Amino acid sequence: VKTELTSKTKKAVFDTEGPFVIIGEKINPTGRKKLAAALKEGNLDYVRDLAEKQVDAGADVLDVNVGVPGIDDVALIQQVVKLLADEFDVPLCLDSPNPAALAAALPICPGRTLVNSVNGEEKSLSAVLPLVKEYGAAVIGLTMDDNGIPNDAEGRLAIAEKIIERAAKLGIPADDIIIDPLVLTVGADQKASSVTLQTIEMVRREFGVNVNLGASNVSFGLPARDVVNIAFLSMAIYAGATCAITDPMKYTLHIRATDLLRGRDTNAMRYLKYYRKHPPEKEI
Ligand code: THG
Repeated sequence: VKTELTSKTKKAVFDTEGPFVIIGEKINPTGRKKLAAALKEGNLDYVRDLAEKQVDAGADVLDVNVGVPGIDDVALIQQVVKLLADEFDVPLCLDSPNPAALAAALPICPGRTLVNSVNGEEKSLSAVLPLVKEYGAAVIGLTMDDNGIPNDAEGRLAIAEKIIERAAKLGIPADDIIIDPLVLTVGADQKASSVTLQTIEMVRREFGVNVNLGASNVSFGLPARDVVNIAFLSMAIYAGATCAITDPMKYTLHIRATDLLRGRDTNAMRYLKYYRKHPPEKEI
């Protein structure tokens, strides 16, 4: 299965048989005071800086989240999208729970964009899927609904199926839906990561579609988060995840290694090229 995004000049292909796709997570003010303050002031220099660093570090797509409490997210997401579309050549992932912000940003994205996200709640399905259809976008489907995030894989699979079926009714093919089985911190519940890994396997087996993760959530509240994140990413990729919203400065070399180890990097070309450009200061 292939899901394609485009910018003005470039493609990003999410291919269930291909290399892992990296969606840069850094343009997101949650827990980042410096970015939140810059966005509040309307100063986009820091956004430009984060975009540049992530693309240089291997981001295939940039996630765009401008959710600062008390801010006009509709106007701001437009400004940020315009800047990124003008100055960078990677496709975008619009990260907002607000359908009005998605509707404002979609028409100014120059190519085929990833909408992040729809979920199984009726009000999300009915507001977001028509936008995805109208703009010919692709969409991330979160496996949660009015009752929250199911604590078992069967419950999450059922929500994925509901999203895929509702999209099909509007003429959105399953191949344009990337299912996100959601990761909660393993610091709070030791079963959190295994339920997610099981959901990944089941979604891939039942629907064959691309699977995304917001992978850094798994380690929240734990020490040595990078170690936990890398261990989790390895297992999630083996279970069938095909892309992640993550930090390319920290994890791209590791992700290149997983592609190599799964036989998706001929002659280790991508791994070696990345290593030469960004040799790590310390190996682990
Ligand atoms: N699924 C989908 N979209 C998502 C998520 C998901 N979007 C938001 C989030 N989860 C993914 N993005 C981030 C962005 C930043 C961080 C984690 C996830 C992060 N921030 C640091 C922290 O919380 O400690 C703070 C800043 C830093 O140290 O860099 O880790 O699951 N579809």
